[in-house]
This record gives sequence, structure tokens and C-alpha cells, in this order.
Amino acid sequence: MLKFAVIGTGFWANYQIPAWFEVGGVELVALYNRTRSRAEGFAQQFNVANVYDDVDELLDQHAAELDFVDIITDVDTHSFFTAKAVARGLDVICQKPMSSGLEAARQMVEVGHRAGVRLFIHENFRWQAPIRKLKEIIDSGVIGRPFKARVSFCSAFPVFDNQPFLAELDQFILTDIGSHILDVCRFLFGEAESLYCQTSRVNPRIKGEDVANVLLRMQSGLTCYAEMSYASILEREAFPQTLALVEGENGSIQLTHDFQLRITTRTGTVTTEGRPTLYSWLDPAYAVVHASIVDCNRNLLAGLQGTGQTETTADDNFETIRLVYAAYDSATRNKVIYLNR
Ligand code: 89V
Repeated sequence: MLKFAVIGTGFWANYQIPAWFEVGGVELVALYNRTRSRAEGFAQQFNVANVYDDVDELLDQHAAELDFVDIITDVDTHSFFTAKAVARGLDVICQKPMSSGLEAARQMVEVGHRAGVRLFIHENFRWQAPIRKLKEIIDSGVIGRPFKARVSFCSAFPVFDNQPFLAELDQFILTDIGSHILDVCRFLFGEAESLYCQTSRVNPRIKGEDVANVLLRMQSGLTCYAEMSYASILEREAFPQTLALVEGENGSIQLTHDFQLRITTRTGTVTTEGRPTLYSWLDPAYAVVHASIVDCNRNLLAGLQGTGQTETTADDNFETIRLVYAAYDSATRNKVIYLNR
């Protein structure tokens, strides 16, 4: 049984904590939140004995018994809390996006390395059931060598209602959704060689960009169009689904609404599904996203226990963060960015 503390009991803790209990093998020892009453509510709900509104006090009292901390705060505090936990020699799981800024992310990774602790990023989109199924079908070889893809997260969902701080970010959709979607692109197609990006802000009530179109050339030669938008009023609202079309030399795979995967080859089309598990605690409006937290946590736990490899180590996720900031760089300079130069 690994003992852990949760730092931050906001919106995502409502799902991340039950997802831990779904996985099992962990004991939640303490909770921190800057507004103590919120942490107390969680403590009652999940039967946690220790509540703090001072993170140093939590670490002073519990660092010796803890195996890891799970940081579930907004992005601007990730480096701060990571440094605190790492200084006590604790392994850390930190919510995506890793940090606000490429340099801050680089420093977080280095701080972890220097302290000899393990730093993992809670990147859950690649753990969604339909995305795992899509990867499985690509890897089966049924469509042959993939040469072209589109990965889309386009919606008009009022995301700011549940996560108001997102409206305050100077850099919004590429950090919040791009960190997911570009990670999905890496998961499906490997590393990128270059990218070009254009962004815009449609919603006048938010600070950052709410539309980003990224064209990636992957090292495999595949070209991938990653499109994301929170300004898309479409016939069928897709939130929170990621849709995709992958074309290969022998066919295509389309990941559509309702978790359908349509595989077309010269002999016709067959349909399969990648449905999420509908846990009792998830919010149905976020079903596929919340369900993926369980598989993500399971993979993180395997890394912490040393029984398996965690996919989303900070080192690995840094490559996703590089793409996020390369995309901003590209949009600002209107230039193709070559990743390995
Ligand atoms: O996972 C996330 O980053 C969330 C949501 C799925 C709502 O966009 O912000």
C-alpha cells in the first residue's frame, strides 16, 4: 500500500481521488488546499484524517510516511509545489500541463533529476479507451503504413463554468488542450520533426487563444493536422471527445462521435468501439476524460511501485511541452519550427 497526499482539492480532485480508490493499492493520508474548508469537505467525503491549508505543515507532519504526492492544482503553482515535495525526497505526480513556460518545465524536470526522485505528469488523454483502441488498430497493420492524420478537439462546451481560471490564462488552448492533443499525436505517431501553427481568439471574454491549428510533420514522414477550438458551434457537439482520421497505404480509421472506430480498406468498412467505463463517480459530461484517469493512475502507480513503466514521465512529457511552446513560437513568428535544431 503506497501512502500519498493530495495537494489541491479543486474541480479535478473530485475525479482524481475516486479514480485512485478505483485502482486501489494506495492510502490517502493528507489533503492540502489553500481554502481549508474545501479540503475539509473532501476529507469528510473520502474519510481522510489530516487536512492542511499550509503545505509546509503537511510535509513537516507527513513526509516521513508518504510515498508520493499528487499535485492537482492550477498550472501556475505546479513548479512551486513540486519543488516543495522534491525537497523532502518525495516522488511527485503533477497535473498537466507540466508548467507555465518551457523553461519552468525544464527546471522542474531538472529539480526532480537532481533530487533523485521520480516525477510523473498526469497526462490522461492518451489513456482514453477510444484512443487506446485507435492505437491498437494502427499497430495491427490493417491500414498499412499511416501517412496522414487529423486529430480534432473542437467544441463550444462552456469549459470556463467549471474551470474559471482557464479564462484568465494568457496562453489558453494550446496549454490546456494542446498539451493533451499534441501528446495524443506523439502517442499515436511518434516524435515530430517540425510544426507550423496558427492561433486566434474568438471569445472576447477570455484572455488567451481559443483556436489553434497545428500542422505537424512526424519523424516517420506522416503529416498530422491537430486542430483544437472552444469556439466551434457544430451540428454535433463533441466535447469531451477527441475525434481522429488516420489514413494509411491500405486504408483508413475514423474515430467518430460515440466512440466508434470505422476501419475502411479496399474490401469495405467495419466498425468497432472504444467505449469508456462509466464509473459511478464520473461526471457524464466528461465521461471519456474522467474514465481515463483510472487507467492513467494505474499506469502511474505501476511506475511508483516499480512493477511497470509509466508512460508519462516528466522526461517524456517534456517532449509534449516542447511541442506546445514550439506551436506558440510558430504562431507568433508565422514560421515553421524545426524541433531538433
Ligand atoms: O483535461 C483538461 O485539461 C480539461 C478539459 C478536458 C475540460 O479540457 O481542462
